[in-house]
Amino acid sequence: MKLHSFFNSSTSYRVRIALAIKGLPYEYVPVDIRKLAHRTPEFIDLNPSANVPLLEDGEVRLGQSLAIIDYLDAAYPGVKLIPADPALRARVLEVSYAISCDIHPVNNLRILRYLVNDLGVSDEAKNGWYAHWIAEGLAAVERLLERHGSGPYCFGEAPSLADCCLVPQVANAMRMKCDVSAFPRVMAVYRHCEGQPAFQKAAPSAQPDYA
Ligand SMILES: N[C@@H](CCC(=O)N[C@@H](CS)C(=O)NCC(=O)O)C(=O)O
Repeated sequence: MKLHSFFNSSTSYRVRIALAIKGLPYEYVPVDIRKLAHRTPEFIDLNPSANVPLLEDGEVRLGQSLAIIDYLDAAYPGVKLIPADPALRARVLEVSYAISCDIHPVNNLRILRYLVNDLGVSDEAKNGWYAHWIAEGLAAVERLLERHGSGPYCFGEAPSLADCCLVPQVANAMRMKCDVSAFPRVMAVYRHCEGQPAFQKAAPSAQPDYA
């Protein structure tokens, strides 16, 4: 298996966590999105979505982090990150989508670049934009976890897709110096995961392209 990844990409980080929890070995292929390596014709040919991550598993070539994790869950035995129970599965997806659909897209690199390069937004205003959508988005996740969450992970004693999404998003928020003090439940999950070997193995600083 090959994972095309960038160390600081939160969507790549989601998949790295899933692979580590499942104990699946893979070859790491660095893609420097800061240098637009994901916009070359060669890379777009590999991944029509023109972003990272991209997984190659034999004949299967797949983009979109949530689709990749769903594939890994279905294709490989062992730990399941998306529960089978319909209600719990929906809860896990609810938090995962709150992060991956509501927070991540508006703060993605190409959006921030467009704000600055095309709309002439200052760095200060761009950082304000970032912090605003983190605050809005994590407040929603906090409310969801308060209402439905339990245990050291988002949902109980075992990690799920929701934790694979939460940890990278919080790590990015902290890297961007956003105030996360209003989200105690989110932060308790983050701190718990931070102590787990699979999450440590997947962390940006543990990747070969970390710089
Ligand atoms: N929905 C996609 C988003 C993938 C994505 O946009 N990845 C970011 C890195 S976290 C990227 O490649 N950004 C490049 C850009 O914005 O130009 C997923 O979950 O995989």
